[in-house]
Amino acid sequence: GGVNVVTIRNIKTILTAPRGVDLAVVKVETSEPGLYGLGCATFTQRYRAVASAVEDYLKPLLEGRCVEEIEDIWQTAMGSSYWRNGPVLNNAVSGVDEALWDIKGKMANMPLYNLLGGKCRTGVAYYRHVFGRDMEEAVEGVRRYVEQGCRYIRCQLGLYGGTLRDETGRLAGPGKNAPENSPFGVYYDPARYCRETVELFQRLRQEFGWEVEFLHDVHERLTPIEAISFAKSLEPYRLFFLEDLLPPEQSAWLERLRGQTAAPIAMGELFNNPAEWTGLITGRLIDYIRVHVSQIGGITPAKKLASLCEAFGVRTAWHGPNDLSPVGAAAQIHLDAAIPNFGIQEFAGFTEEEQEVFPGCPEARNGYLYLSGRPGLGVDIDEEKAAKYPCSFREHSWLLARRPDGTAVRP
Ligand code: GCO
Ligand code: MG
Repeated sequence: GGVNVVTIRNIKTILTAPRGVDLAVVKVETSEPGLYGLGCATFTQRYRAVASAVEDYLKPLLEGRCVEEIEDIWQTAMGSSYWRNGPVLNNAVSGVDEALWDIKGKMANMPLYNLLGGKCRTGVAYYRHVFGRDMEEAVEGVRRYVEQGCRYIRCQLGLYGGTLRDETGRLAGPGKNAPENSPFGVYYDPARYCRETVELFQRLRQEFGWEVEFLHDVHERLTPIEAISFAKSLEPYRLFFLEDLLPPEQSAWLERLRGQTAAPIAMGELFNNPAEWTGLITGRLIDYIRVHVSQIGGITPAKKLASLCEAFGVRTAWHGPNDLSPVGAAAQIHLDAAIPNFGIQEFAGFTEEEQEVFPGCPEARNGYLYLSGRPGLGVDIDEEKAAKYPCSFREHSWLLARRPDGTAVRP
């Protein structure tokens, strides 16, 4: 810094839901007229808590700081709450962190991947997600993406864990085997789920052969021993990866799993704290790290995590569901472009409304993602249009998971 040092003038959160999914985007405004950055802070289930963390706590802490000092600002923000590494605070820090990288790119007149070392590939391969209420719907869903040039497809029957919806689209309630007076919940049957999912991949291989890579998300719904047995029964179909086979609390089982199957393991969307991933990487217990970049605090920690993974032969597969803003998606795709150990990118597509609110969304063509090429993250926000799609909190009923006997379990 000299006399012309650019500083943070204001930090605010923009809440918007252009596809009906509540998103939180942080805007960092600077002392330089017209120069600002955007970052993703989306924690869709608790977006108001994130907005408070940004505006009530990070804004007063960081106003006046030089925008160039991203690393120091990140360290300061993480330490400033003393209690750290939770999803609310990490998303808030990410909003600021990604916005500062966006600003740095704009100041350098370079796309972010260039600041990160430059492109390792010209397009970023992605996978799409298909769920079918039955086998035929799943096969048709896969066919649609294959016809669009997508070569990686994650597939399942029903919602996570095989949960079904009725004809009206409502989530299935207690099944006929539930005890009397069972509460509302999203009931699923682990044994049926395992059986039907094996049949699904058998069918998909028959239908599509070996040219398409298939993936599957268990969403941590099985007990550890069910999970090991399930992974073994899927071996003949050679999945690209099996995701969240175990919940983070049961990571210690991974070593036993590895002793029994070569199923490629992807894990991480629930991680908040480096303590949750370091041992899995150095112990070579996973093949793909799947953290949600905003959930760990943004681009600054993600690039370090990617380097740690590189040293241990682990590749990246950042979590990219539809509860991620196009700004957050772009941040992930810049990382994908710039790191040698990129594996695959999850991609949920953008609706027309999202593209209207967020000019410069990355584009998918023939199985690859391409960035807008503009400096920084390359995605903007039209605040007037964003205001046309207000967020509206409601319970995320699909998360209220129960086993057939009525026991509440993690979703
Ligand atoms: C995925 C995920 C998501 C999460 C969702 C939670 O792999 O895409 O598991 O679907 O469940 O992001 O809000
Ligand atoms: Mg998942």
